[in-house]
Amino acid sequence: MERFCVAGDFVEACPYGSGHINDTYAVTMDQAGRTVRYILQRINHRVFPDPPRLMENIHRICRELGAGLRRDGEERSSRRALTVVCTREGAPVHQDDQGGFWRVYYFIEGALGYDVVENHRQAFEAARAFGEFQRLLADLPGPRLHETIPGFHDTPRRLERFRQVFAEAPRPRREAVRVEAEFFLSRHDEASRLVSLQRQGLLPERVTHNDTKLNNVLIDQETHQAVCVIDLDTVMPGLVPYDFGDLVRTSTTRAVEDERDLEKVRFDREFFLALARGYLSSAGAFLTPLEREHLVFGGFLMTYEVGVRFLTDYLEGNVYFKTAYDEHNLVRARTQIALASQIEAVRGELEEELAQIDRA
Ligand code: ADP
Ligand code: GN1
Ligand code: MG
Repeated sequence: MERFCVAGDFVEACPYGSGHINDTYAVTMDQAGRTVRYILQRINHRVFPDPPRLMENIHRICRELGAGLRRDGEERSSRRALTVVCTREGAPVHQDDQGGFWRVYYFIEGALGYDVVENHRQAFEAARAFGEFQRLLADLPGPRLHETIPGFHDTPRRLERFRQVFAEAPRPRREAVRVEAEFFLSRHDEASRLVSLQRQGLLPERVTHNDTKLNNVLIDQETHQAVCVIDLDTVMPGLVPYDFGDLVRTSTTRAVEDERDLEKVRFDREFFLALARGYLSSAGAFLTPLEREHLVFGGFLMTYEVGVRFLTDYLEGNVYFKTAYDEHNLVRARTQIALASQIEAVRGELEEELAQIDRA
């Protein structure tokens, strides 16, 4: 912490949160008898090839969000947008002697990220916050943001990669995932739908978050309102249905992402409707008709895509997502298939219900 512009005496650093990618610590400092916390993160350099450029994005985004919130008549407060704490040299990231990249944010107190949705209010709030996030960044001045992970939501490319890894996997592993592989491979037409609409110029590129899982928005423990969107590593040019889609993936079932009992992975329509209301309340004003039409499909496709990625990682030996046991990614892939199939089965009805909310 001595590398960063942080005052006081170091008290402790504890591993924090349940993200799958970065190493996150809550650091407590004693500042003249007052304890103040910070979030210290080692950026996963394997996942994000260029941390300095990534931090350039984040710095711009945090500044814009801070200013955007002020524009809306609210006081600048470090709780509504992440605040990067720079190094003593004024850089947003520190590189250590082993090549690790570190950054520090103010800790947002009194708010939590939830791994599993508990009630409609949380679903509504999370979706409202991500819609608001997109709205505030719609006119981000300056050049196009860096693509921190190129092709992040290029679903057909993800599927192609899976196809290769599956073909090259040792026979017993391949046999063990045959049913799951069949689910993904048989839906290759769906996999390309959003990116081909984008290539045809029909779906607009926007500044999107790209990792809108429920635990990437902090919810105030007293007011139960969403306070702050976090995990900005993947904020870059993208498509809106993927952002709404990851909310659907993570906030329409009470089952954990790695639930082994697939009976428990039940799609909850009421949670879905709360998401639709929350999202349209903040993003409704700028979405195009085609974007609206593809929100439900985004829910299916994002669940499908993350499932493909989990299964690929399982076959590759768990090199990307943090895992606690060998089959962890396989278990996760199965929950995604269970949820994606349920969304697929009622997609038409959900589209009708979402359109009704939109018209109201
Ligand atoms: P990952 O990319 O590994 O998911 P995140 O940036 O999402 O990393 O951080 C991991 C967890 O740390 C979050 O889910 C959240 O619980 C917590 N967290 C991150 N930033 C803050 C912050 N500024 N204040 C409070 N908690 C935070
Ligand atoms: C990762 O970083 P985290 O845990 O919020 C992943 C997402 C996946 C998600 C699945 C950079 O999100 O893309 O959807 O796990 N982030 C990255 O839970 O790959
Ligand atoms: Mg996260």
